[in-house]
Amino acid sequence: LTAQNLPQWLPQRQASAHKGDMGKVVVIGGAEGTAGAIRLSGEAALRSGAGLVRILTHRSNIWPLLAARPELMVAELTTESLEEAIDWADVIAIGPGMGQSDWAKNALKHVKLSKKPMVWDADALNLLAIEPDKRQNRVLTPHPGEAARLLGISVAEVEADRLTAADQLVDRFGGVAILKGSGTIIAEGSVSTSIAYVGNPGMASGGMGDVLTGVVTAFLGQGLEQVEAARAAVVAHGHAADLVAKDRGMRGMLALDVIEKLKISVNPLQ
Ligand code: NPW
Ligand code: AMP
Ligand code: MG
Repeated sequence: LTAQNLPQWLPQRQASAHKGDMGKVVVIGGAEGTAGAIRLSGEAALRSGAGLVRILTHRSNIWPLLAARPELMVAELTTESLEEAIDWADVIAIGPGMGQSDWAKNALKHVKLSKKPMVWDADALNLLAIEPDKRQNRVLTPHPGEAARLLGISVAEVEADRLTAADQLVDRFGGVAILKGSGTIIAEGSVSTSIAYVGNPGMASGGMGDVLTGVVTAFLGQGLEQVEAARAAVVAHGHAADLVAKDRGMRGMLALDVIEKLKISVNPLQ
């Protein structure tokens, strides 16, 4: 996959579109001290065209998030708020900065029951490694460390044969797997496996994966099928990072810089 294909893969926007059509997104995560991860996912979802983005997080993150990004709707993650939000959502993302406490486990237990499209990242993947299951309505976004935990092998083994590792993730856990890193792989069973030739080592900094989660989630909310959303998101995200590198170099690249360039990579014809 390269950025050349992006225009044909991105969700279309009708003249009559309204925010309720463009994806009602719920992002769950952000334990105490990791508001950053959930802000990056939520903001990336907005910058990728999501109509409405709600964040459920630790109580201490609510005000910092609202102050940073007033377009986000933020509430405390409780069993009640979660059940209401799952009902409201078109698509759910879970995991960024969530931690692995009982609070996080309880959230995952509820989300698991939903048949809506979802993206599992970060601590949702770490919890999945502890309690594996297989379901199809899910895009998994592991980096090699998370993939190693999910497959019960070492990071070196994942990296030695990334294509096989990505296929095994789908075999064991279902849905679509995005195995991140240089040459990100998108696998959907053995039928269609893609490698993305976008992105650069400037992306080796905290929060980059949290941005990707928001982009995939937004594209699912705008109606793309799981594998289409995964491909388009990986390319839009990596291409945005390549645009940052062109402007200012790779060293010191920040996740927010990549979000800033999404305005170009998700609007390639404008
Ligand atoms: P090592 O040991 O460094 O060589 P973790 P995390 C390995 C949140 N964040 N190739 C790595 O290897 C996230 O959302 C919050 C090879 C190590 O073993 C999560 O909730 C931020 N190996 C939580 O923090 C910004 C690789 O994986 C392990 C690899 C923890 O997530 C940061 C590290 O992974 C962060 O996003 C690669 N490409 N990549 C915030 N601002 O709030 C990773 N590894 O232990 O899952 O830790 O990814 O930092
Ligand atoms: P995470 O580790 O979850 O923050 O995710 C890191 C993100 O940055 C993923 O989308 C990776 O594919 C991307 N990334 C990190 N390092 C590189 C690299 N050296 N080349 C290309 N992409 C990278
Ligand atoms: Mg991550």
